[in-house]
Amino acid sequence: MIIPTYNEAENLQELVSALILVPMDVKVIVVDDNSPDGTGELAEKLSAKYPGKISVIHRPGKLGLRSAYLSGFKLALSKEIDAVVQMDADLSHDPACLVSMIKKLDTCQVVLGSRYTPGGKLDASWSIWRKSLSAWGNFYARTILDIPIRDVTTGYRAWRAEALQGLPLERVQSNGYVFLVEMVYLAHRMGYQLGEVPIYFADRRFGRSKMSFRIQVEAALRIWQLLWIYRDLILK
Ligand SMILES: Nc1nc2c(ncn2[C@@H]2O[C@H](COP(=O)(O)OP(=O)(O)O)[C@@H](O)[C@H]2O)c(=O)[nH]1
Ligand SMILES: [Mg+2]
Repeated sequence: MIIPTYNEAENLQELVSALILVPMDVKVIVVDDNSPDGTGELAEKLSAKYPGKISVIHRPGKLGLRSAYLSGFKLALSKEIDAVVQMDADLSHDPACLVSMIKKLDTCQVVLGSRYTPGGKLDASWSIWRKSLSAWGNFYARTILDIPIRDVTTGYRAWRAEALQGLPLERVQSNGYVFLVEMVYLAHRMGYQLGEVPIYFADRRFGRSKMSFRIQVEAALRIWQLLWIYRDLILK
């Protein structure tokens, strides 16, 4: 499990306790960007509490999702593992869904934890405005890029280790949230089989989202750039 963190001290302990209880051999890599709220130190404490289960990558400052995930992937792929899972730290993603996601990896190379596939759901407390924005952003990205799955922006996803290893990750350029879309698009263009399992996406329990309006506008424009960047990858 690769979990990027920026100011998630209120969430991390509960998340790790839940992950430890999942009936699978789960190992966690926390990638912390020197969070001012002490998430990095807390992660070290949890690492001491659960020996061999939790590694922590400390970075000097808020460097963004792309490099956070890439450093996490590198460490994970240097070990003997079957799958790599990406997950947010804010308790939006239910650790219990891991079992069905990993099961689905039997038939696909990438599994997306999906809010928009039948059975998937967004937090009931979200306003119509927030729900529409999320649904519209997804529709926009998957339609322009012609990706045959419903939730291309989800941060909860599982990869077969060899599939992730086979991606030309050095080509991935986006640093913000588009990074997540870019990875799915790249996998699709590489001819990977993509699958989805429904998830319930809970609102973050504590702390604040790092998503801003500026990031969303940037994301909308960057989607078009992806079409161009990967034009050489011919779909099989
Ligand atoms: N290491 C690191 N983690 C980040 C950064 N930006 C966001 N995150 C983490 O990425 C995950 C998703 O971010 P969040 O703010 O919940 O996004 P939202 O769910 O789209 O509102 C959370 O675990 C954040 O702590 C960053 O720049 N560096
Ligand atoms: Mg969140």
